[in-house]
Parts: sequence; C-alpha cells; structure tokens
Amino acid sequence: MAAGGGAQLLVVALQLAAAAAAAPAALPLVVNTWAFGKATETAWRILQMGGSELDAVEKGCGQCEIDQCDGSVGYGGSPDESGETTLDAMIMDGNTMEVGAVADLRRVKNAIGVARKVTEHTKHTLLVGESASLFAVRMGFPYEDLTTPKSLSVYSEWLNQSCQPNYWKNVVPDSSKSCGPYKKAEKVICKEDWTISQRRISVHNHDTIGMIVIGESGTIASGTSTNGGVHKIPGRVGDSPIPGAGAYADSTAGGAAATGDGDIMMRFLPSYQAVEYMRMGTDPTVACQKVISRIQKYAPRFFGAVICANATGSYGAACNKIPGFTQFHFMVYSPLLSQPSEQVVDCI
Ligand code: SD4
Repeated sequence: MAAGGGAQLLVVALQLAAAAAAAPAALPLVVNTWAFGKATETAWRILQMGGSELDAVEKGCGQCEIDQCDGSVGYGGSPDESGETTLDAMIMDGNTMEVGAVADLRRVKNAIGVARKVTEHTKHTLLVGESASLFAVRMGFPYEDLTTPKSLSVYSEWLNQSCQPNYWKNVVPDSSKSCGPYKKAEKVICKEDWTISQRRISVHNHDTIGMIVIGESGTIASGTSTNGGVHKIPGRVGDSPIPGAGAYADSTAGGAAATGDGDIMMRFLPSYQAVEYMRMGTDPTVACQKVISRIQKYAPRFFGAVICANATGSYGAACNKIPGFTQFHFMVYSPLLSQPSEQVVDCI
C-alpha cells in the first residue's frame, strides 16, 4: 500500500513538474534524438519546400546516414563480431499506420530510403538481412562496402582485447575472457543480469537517430536509423526497426521515438506506450517519463531515452539516469524557433 501511494505521488509530482515546464506548441514540428542538428535542418527544409512529413523523416534521418552521425548511424560504425556494419531503419505514416522497415541490412547505405521503398512497393512491413539488400538493389540502391578504416580499427582493437565486451552468456569458452567461436555451456544460468546493459551499450557507442515530424495539418510521421550496437552478434536486430519500439506515429494521438539499449527497450514497446499515454491526454514529457519508469523497474541501469510529441505540437523527452548519462540532448524545430534548437532534459 505504502509503495503504491508513493508511486502515485511520484507520478503526480512528475506531472506537475512537466506541466510547469511544458514547451509551447506550434506546427509544423520536427523533433529528433541527440544533437543531430543537420538532420533537423534537412527535415525542416523538406517541409518548407512542400515535401510531406514522410519525406521530411526520410531525408532528415537520411542526412544522418550520410554524415555518419556520432558513428552510430549509417556506414562505417558499430562493426559486428565479424567486423561488418549492418543497418536497421524504419519509417511510419501516422495517417495510414503503414510502416516500412529493414533490419540487418548489408552493403546498402541509405537504410531509411530502403525502408520507405518497403512501404511504397510491397505489402510487407519488415525485410531483413541479405534479402533486404537484394530488395534494395531491385529498388535501385547501389551495393557499397560499409566498412571504413575507422570501423576496421574498432574491430581489430576489439579482437586484440580478447573480444571484450560482447553479448554472449552461458557459453564456452567463457565469453567474459575470450573470443569465440562459442558453444553452449552445459549449465545455463537463467537469471539475466539486466544491469550489465549499461556496460555493454553505453552513451559512447550508441546514438540512433529517431525523428518525429508533424505537419501543419497534424499529419504525424516518425522514423529511425542506426547501425545498432558495436560488436553485436551477426543477425542481431535492435529496437529501431520495430514499430512501437524504435518509433511510432498515430496522427490522432502523437509520435514517439526511442534511443538506447534496444535489446532491453524493445521488450517494452516504449514508443507505442508513449503514444498511448498521449492519447489519454498525458503531457508528452510525462508520457516519456512514464515509459522510462516502466523499464527502470526491471532494468534500473539501462541506457535509454525517448522523445514524444502530441498531435498539437507539444513535445518532451526523458532518459534514464545512469553514471555517465545524466542528461539527454535532443533537437527541435518549429515556427517558434528561427533555427534548429538543441534542448536538454535531466534524466530521471
Ligand atoms: C539499438 N537502439 O540498436 C539502437 C541503438 C541506439 O542510441 O539507439 N543507440 O539498440
């Protein structure tokens, strides 16, 4: 009882704090994760030129793929265990609820462009791996090597430090000490230590672009693009291409996008959940805080943040406070601002 009352008080306190800090609403609106200002600017320019909300999300996130934002978006970042860079991306239309996504995309740079083609030229939602690359080529995207000198050096440094850190558990040889190939261990320790996510995936190696665009008429689109987690096991797909996890959009309620440890975050569909909170009238900042709190209960030390915007153009963000990650930076552009504006929230 006491715990329940405490939790209620906490929620009320969060709501009051957010109401006090509620950002003024104006449309159109571009919001994206991290201080990726060029992406914001590109999305805004597309809107100003008469492009659609989907165009703005595609070109905005695509800008980060070109710029290799923080090394965590686009080619040449996050080499997997075999040294290859693979990409995840999605795009969602909040009017029709159509989604196009690609995961584990290989040798094609413009992942969100391919995701858009999934919506335009197929009845599917998500294409993966080599087959997604074949689809991309059919759609006119060139095959290119995603490896760069930087990704090669990250990979060889990792090999030189006995492949540490990595994502294996319950295997032999001991994955905390040596490289693979691994086999399953006889004894499986089932309890997962979620607290280690912070060590495996940290603010230093993980910065997906997630974007929400709301047009003047209230049409909402959202999308993501990332090269996932560094040293991931080949075949690993994160939260970014999963609708409701990496991003979500519903023009009748709002849009949201997530960044951080996708292996954990995707279990909670935080973007979907945030939009549902906003549908019920919850302020965007509080909606973001509530989804972070839900994950915190199971994984107190997960690395992650969420951006939220409601259909009227009010927006907010929240992040989970862990050592080395106490504030989250995100970008906003609206008629109230003369240029892309970097905003900061304190993590909770
Ligand atoms: C992933 N969520 O693949 C992505 C990475 C990320 O900030 O968001 N980094 O898990």
